[in-house]
Amino acid sequence: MPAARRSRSLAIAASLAALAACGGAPSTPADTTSVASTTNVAAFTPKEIAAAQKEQDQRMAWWREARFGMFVHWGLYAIPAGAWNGATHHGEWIRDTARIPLQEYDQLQAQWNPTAFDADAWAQLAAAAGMKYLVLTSKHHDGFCLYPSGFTDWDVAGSKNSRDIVGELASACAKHGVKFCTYHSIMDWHHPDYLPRRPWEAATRSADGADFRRFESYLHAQVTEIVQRYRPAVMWFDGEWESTWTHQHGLRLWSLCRALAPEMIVNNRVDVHRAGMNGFSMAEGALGDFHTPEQEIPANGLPGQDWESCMTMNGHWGWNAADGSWKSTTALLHNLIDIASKGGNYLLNVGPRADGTFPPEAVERLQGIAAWMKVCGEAIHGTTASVFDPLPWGRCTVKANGDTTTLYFHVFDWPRDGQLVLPAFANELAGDARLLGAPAGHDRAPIADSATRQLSVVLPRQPVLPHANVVAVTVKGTPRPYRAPIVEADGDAFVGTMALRLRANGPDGEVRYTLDGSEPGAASPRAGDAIQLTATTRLRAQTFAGGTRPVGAAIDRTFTKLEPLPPTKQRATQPGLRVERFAGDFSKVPDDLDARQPDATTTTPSIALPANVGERVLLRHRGVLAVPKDGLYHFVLTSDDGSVLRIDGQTVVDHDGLHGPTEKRGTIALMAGDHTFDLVWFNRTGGATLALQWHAHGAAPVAIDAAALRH
Ligand code: FHN
Repeated sequence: MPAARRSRSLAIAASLAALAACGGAPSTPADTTSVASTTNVAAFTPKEIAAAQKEQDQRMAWWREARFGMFVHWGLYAIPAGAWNGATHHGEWIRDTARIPLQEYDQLQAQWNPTAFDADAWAQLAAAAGMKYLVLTSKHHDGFCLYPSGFTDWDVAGSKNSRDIVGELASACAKHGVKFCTYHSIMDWHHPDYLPRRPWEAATRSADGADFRRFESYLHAQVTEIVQRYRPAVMWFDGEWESTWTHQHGLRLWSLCRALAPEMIVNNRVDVHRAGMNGFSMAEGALGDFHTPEQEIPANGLPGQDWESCMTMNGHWGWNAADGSWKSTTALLHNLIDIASKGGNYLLNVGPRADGTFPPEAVERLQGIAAWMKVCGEAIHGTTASVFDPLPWGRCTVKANGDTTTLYFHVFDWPRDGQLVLPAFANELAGDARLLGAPAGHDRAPIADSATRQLSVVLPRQPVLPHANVVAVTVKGTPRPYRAPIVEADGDAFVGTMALRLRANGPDGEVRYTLDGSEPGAASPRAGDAIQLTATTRLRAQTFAGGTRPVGAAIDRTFTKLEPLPPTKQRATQPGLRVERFAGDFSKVPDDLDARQPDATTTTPSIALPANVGERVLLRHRGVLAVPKDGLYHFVLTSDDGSVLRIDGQTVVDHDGLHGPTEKRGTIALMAGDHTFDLVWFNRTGGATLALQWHAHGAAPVAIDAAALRH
């Protein structure tokens, strides 16, 4: 798919899905199943795609301008404040992590009495901090509703204090210019029709009579009452990852939201394609207006996509009285700046206490952020991603202003010599630099032009603001940055020989390079035809403007030639792999596994977990892997929890530790023939995932064929 269309495929597919689901697409079959298959963007005309793009751009305009929002996780779980039966590590998942039976947890409803809840104070704190929107949990996984629902008594109306939290906050947000949004969990540990039951309560809380279709109707009814009553600007779904929720469910819920409120934004967790905690949904036809990385900031953002990193201020979403791991105001602001510099939004969480007050640590940070945003908010709101390569001393955000562009340079590390060296660009300057927050008469900073046209801003000896300082440089036209040369190569390792090409990456100039590790100069070879590598080589390259002036970031990369490992002499005649099972409460792969006796040994024809593999278990898959020809082989290992892949005794992928269903990759050079294969996986509690794909250079990752596995 062309890059431009690919760049918005998440939302376009989603919009087209709704278009199709509402009968707007050509020859759309009646049922949603086939509509899901037609949300492949290529199935629609350019005119429809353009219309969907325009509709989505209109819907997202305020959200893209906002850049910053407040997340609020609040509910009955704030009452125990993370403590239960002597443990103090719980959060909003306490009913599950403390294994509280439903009847016992239900008693919290009678204790719900947030007498100090002040929606106006919350909204004012958000507005002052520059948080343009606020997302409140109308219902988290425990199913308790912070508003009087017409479809359950498991809500505030049935508690000691029947105030409509959602309604009061929606009004307060409107009063203070903050867009009100709701988080609504699909997963529901209270509703009798929701499946599956939590594993630990399945035996004591029967699923007999549970009807997931009836639950879907309940979910749709609640979403409808929330949208019609409170008009949230964003519907932030979550809890979509369990087996009962499918793409068809997501499509129906997405279409409901589109029909109820075409202007309402819906996140990607309405659908099932989120890739674990990195939050991106790259599957064709995935639904949602934006991606939702969680507790992490994507290294390079996702150019052309809308995404929002949601993160906590300490270690918990819901209130935990024992959690003192508060991030500093500087760290929170650096997150905001880093995310904005990559074109994303920052959704920063507050977990209010049971009485309805924000923890003082959270208030202190919000006020610190507010003071900085009061001075520097223009460098965040309405900006777009940096146009430069990563800056060693800070970040950059960009704002177009008609025939000029302002480059906001966020300085984390203040230059000792007062000279802020700017990244190279070909634009003409439109005046001096502006130092945000500096006193009048001292807020202008001259831009020095060194002999090599290396621009630097002359700054005062000391920064003027805490946390981060912003130097605004306005240039004529749209940005024309010089970036590091583009290197086209198969990878950083190769077998035999490898060709690589260098291309300039800027408004003009030519690339000069060296292959001996020396610094390239104006007399170094000029990049042109492919460069053939036959040995391990350190490449250094940079763009030279006007033939002599080095501009933009330099490349310094080593390409390693690998000698393929010879086949093993180990004989293996039986199909499949031997699987050794070990019981235990693992948090990593034990170092002494070779010395341990397995509790059971079986075989498996392929690399797949047995059904109901259970918790507190480790599986070791051993045997040989038949490699078809000499070459470099790449492995993609996805697991929840930890896993380690070793071939011929070498660690190829180390994905050890406790984590959600995420992937890691590794590479090894192998000669044709059999190679010893050793894949260890373990699950402590909760989700269990194991998948391994491999591919040679240039091929697509595929599962390892059973015929290639023997023991
Ligand atoms: O399970 C939830 C968790 O409690 C919290 O709400 C986060 C916030 O995005 N979402 C889920 C974990 O991915």
